[in-house]
Amino acid sequence: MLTVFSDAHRLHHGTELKDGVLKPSFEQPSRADTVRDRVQLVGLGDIIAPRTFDRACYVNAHSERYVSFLETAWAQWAALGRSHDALPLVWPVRDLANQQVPDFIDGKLGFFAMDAGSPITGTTWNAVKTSADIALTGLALIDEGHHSAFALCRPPGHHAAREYMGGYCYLNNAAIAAQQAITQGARRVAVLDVDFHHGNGTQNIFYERADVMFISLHGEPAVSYPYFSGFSSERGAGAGEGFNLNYPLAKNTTWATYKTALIDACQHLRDFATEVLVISLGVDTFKDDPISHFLLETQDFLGMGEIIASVGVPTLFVMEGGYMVDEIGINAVNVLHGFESKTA
Ligand code: Q9C
Ligand code: ZN
Repeated sequence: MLTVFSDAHRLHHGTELKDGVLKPSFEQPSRADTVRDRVQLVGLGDIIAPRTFDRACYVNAHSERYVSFLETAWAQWAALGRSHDALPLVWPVRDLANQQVPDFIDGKLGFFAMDAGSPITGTTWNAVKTSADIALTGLALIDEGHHSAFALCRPPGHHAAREYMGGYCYLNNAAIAAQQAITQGARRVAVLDVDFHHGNGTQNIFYERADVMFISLHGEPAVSYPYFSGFSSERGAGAGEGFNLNYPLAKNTTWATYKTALIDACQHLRDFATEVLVISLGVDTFKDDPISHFLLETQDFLGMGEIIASVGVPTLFVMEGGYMVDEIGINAVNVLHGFESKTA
């Protein structure tokens, strides 16, 4: 399996409020480098650089004004003499939800964000754009006849919705790739999200679509970020009704329970007759992850890849979360090895 990777991810390294103190984000550059090292060590396959894509490819999954905001936010922030990370501190909740876009950057940041987890620095956009290009390059490989590809994206993408960033995410790499598959003629595409956190952004982007199925397995909202989405009652709307499936799982979920849900999800993907499968591959379901509460073990990730292979279609793996940096490479590559062991 080919891996798509770029050093440009290192341009992004932001801060995060932890216990009320601003510290380096859990979403740090060493994550992607550790996975890249593991890919190399085990000889998964060649590592290639991303191609570049037209801005229109991102605007398919996001809105024009949101992409423009990402491109220009830092310049507006820095023009005020500010030099630390740009972070939102006010949000349009419930009765404050007037849809006017503020002119001032502090208002814009809140309008286009769900939380303060996606800091913007002077070099963030370059890393974000390259991360989306990595996913689009992976999709191009699938289009060119590869049965699978690994888009080693960083920053991650699945919390990014059509019009907002959050949860370390800016552009939704998996959604952009799924939309690109549709644009290039696929009739049915699916995104299966195995990151510990609910893929609220991907759900948002495809919620009213019957041509892109979204399935997510994640920590139940009552006790798991992002708290306000991921309920099993969220099944899609309009033409998309029935094409969005959530599997909220309890705190301390182990492989036995997770596996049953995953097998069920993959049956839905076969019933849908998906032509291309995009996996939002987070490995923050690992037992030692510092911000999650599932109990998957390193060898369980092999089983995850084997079950995903049972869908039997060309599959693009897109890197999402995973914050136990020491093990992130082994766990992520185990999914890919498990997949390959059932498709060779
Ligand atoms: N103290 C992804 O895995 N904050 N995003 C959690 C930690 C946000 C996770 C609070 C977690 C976002 C892509
Ligand atoms: Zn996550």
